[in-house]
Amino acid sequence: MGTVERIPHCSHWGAYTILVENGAIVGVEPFEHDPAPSPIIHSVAEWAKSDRRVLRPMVREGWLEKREKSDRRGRGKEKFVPVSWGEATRLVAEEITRVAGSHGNASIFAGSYGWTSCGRFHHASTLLKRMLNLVGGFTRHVDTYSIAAGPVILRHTLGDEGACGGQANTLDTIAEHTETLVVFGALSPRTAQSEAGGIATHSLETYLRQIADRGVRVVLVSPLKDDVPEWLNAEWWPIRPNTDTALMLGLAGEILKNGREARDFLARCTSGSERLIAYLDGHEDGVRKDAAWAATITGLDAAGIAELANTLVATRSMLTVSWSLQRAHHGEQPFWAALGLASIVGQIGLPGGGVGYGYASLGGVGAPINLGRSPAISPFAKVIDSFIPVARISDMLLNPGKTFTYEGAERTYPDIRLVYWAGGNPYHHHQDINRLSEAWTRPETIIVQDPMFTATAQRADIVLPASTSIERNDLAGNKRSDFIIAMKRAIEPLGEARSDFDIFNGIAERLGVGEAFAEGRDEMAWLRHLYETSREDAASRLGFEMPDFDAFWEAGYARCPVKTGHTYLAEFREHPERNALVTESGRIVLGSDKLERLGHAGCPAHPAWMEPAEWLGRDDAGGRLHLISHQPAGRLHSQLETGEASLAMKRGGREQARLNAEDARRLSIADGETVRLYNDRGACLATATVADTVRPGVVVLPTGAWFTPSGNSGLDLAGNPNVLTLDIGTSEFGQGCSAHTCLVHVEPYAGEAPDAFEAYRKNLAAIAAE
Ligand SMILES: Nc1nc2c(c(=O)[nH]1)N[C@H]1C(S)=C(S)[C@@H](COP(=O)(O)OP(=O)(O)OC[C@H]3O[C@@H](n4cnc5c(=O)[nH]c(N)nc54)[C@H](O)[C@@H]3O)O[C@H]1N2
Ligand SMILES: Nc1nc2c(c(=O)[nH]1)N[C@H]1C(S)=C(S)[C@@H](COP(=O)(O)OP(=O)(O)OC[C@H]3O[C@@H](n4cnc5c(=O)[nH]c(N)nc54)[C@H](O)[C@@H]3O)O[C@H]1N2
Ligand SMILES: [Mo]
Repeated sequence: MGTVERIPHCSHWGAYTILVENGAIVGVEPFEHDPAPSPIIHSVAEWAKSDRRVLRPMVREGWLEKREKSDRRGRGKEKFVPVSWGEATRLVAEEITRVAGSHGNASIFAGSYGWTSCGRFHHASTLLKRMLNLVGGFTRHVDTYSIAAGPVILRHTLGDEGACGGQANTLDTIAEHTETLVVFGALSPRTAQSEAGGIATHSLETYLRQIADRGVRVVLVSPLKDDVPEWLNAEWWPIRPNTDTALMLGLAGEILKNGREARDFLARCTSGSERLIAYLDGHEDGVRKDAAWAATITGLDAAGIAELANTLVATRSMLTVSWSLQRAHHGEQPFWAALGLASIVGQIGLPGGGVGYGYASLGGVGAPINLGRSPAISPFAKVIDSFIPVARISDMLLNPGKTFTYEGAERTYPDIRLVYWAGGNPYHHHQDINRLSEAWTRPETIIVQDPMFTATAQRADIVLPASTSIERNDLAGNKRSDFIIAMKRAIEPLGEARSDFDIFNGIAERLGVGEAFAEGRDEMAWLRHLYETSREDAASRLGFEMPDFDAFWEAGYARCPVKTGHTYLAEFREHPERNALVTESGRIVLGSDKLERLGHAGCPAHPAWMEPAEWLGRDDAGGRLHLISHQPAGRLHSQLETGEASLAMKRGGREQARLNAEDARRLSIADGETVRLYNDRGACLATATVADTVRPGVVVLPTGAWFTPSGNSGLDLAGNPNVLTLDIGTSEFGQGCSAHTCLVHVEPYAGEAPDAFEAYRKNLAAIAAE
């Protein structure tokens, strides 16, 4: 019998201790200081299994033979040939050199969006950028799938995007001061499990309990009743998806109609309010925006809306808007309309009042703000200025040379020859996967670096096996976490897997920039350096003492300096001139000269309700349901999809599609039955679950199932909603992802329904058998 070693580690879903005996994981225990650990920590044992791992470097047969002249439609179908690390490193370096030399560095796409592991040193996409910035650069992406339309509009109307990244009122002030809390979207422990860069203290439930205990009135505006915990005793307003802008503007217009708008706040702290007011009172288009108007669009009760409008001004009121709302067509509008409504209410800058974005979308948003400097290896400064809005990847690959607009400027899509993806999974995250598959045939070469044989890795030319975080040493920390956590190696790397740093360092050496890449440090020297940089900053700037590296590494964690009790824009409200915002007017912009000049149909000069491309109010919606593809409860995106927490949420080996009893009856769907979801873009299978927590007209299918097309039919067996979603920008301004704008048909499925896991194994064996 061996002794059990206790190894501290961390992932995006929390900190934990891995119990290891004789080199094998025998258990996982939550971090002692975490009040609400995530069940996903128990899934990490899955990483130690080899069946879905990439175990050695591999090259697609056709590419090995013909390189850039290969038949790119062979991707995902042709066999892979195992090669040595030396050979793989040489091929990758030669390809970077060839493409940069013949087509220019902008022809290398290394946006490489993705969550990878939470380690701040072996951070795959950062290291990829670091390497390529040493050899002339690459085309990058801006913004994220999480938030794009939101921060873009807030940069111009609030002067900064902090209000959606955890810099708005902290939740402790809401728990203490707010009387009326209106939640647009969710405040859910489901999403708050995760935080980019790791989270040690899951604090959401603590604050929500305080809110419940104080008897705060909570109004949940969402198609899903379970977007807040039941014990919060929220009123459920089951809104039609994608119509929140109309509700917000109807509330604002109702307040205006009653003459209760905060004139002083509007005059001192905002600009362009006359534009918004002319729209709300009907001067602009002859339609008064009030409770009755909002009710017809949102499907909510007009009297209730009118009453809430009064309550918002009569009590200390706070609006929270989830990131999901801006992941939809015209996603700029709900974020801007909420700002408009909060300005008309006039409580921005007061404790427990105003508006904030993204609470609970990640676990650290609304938590105490880390004032320290987070440890992170540098990607180095960019050397060329070529970028795309993150979710425009298929547009870029399909339309080289075509112009696009972003944030008021016109730009051109580069001609991409080489794609290098490390730590992300576009066959999970991107909308309209069948369109992506067509775009995927355009680049000459695709390199994927991932521990797992994902659908993306299967469709690469060169696959490089990265180790998972538990096979190497790293550290976790970020600006929304109150701890830095040691991520120690728990097991030996599987197969020939190497750490991301070692992989890039090897390629950098081959490219002749190894010294600049590594700066003479190995793994442990880097961890020491990154941690000590954070520690010195905390001491010199904030007078906050952290343990030295050796003591930190021994203990497994260190506390960071944090700020609690934060009220956003308090100083600005007090003295707007002295604390001018970085906007066109120095104030909150409710009517924008810039947007007026740009004349974008999809993002006008004031917040406005516009019909999304697909929604239930469309004349031809027919019997279709609005698809909400929200974040999965039992995993992070596509990661650890076969882990125990993820499997616990599946039913009959597939993802659950939840729908209301009324719709189930109409569509002759029985609870537990296999159903087919489809539209013009694609089709997938799922298991139907009848739930009274889902609004009629809506079907919910979480993201993250591993895309597993059946034979040539294209039917996805696993239930990946992105075979259905719409791949358009939110507008000409933000160009964000519009995943939550999507109508689908749902029907009972009587055809052959092979097991998704079996089919994955078969697909993989056909191309990567030993
Ligand atoms: N329909 C729909 N689609 C969505 C969304 C939605 O709401 N609806 N949400 C969007 C959002 S907000 C996001 S953030 C994206 C998420 O999209 P992604 O971030 O692409 O999703 P992940 O599954 O986290 O992908 C991370 C990949 O990194 C790999 N990986 C893990 N650890 C390591 C490592 O140490 N090294 C390397 N090299 N690789 C590693 C994993 O195996 C996995 O393949 O999805 C988006 N897609
Ligand atoms: N467990 C787990 N947690 C995660 C993640 C994960 O994969 N797994 N991913 C993380 C990431 S990368 C991100 S960006 C965040 C995302 O955080 P969010 O964007 O907040 O999460 P979602 O689950 O997409 O959406 C939250 C809820 O918004 C509601 N909603 C959707 N459309 C509308 C609408 O039009 N109107 C209204 N009122 N409500 C709507 C849906 O009912 C949905 O349940 O989650 C993070 N947290
Ligand atoms: Mo995200």
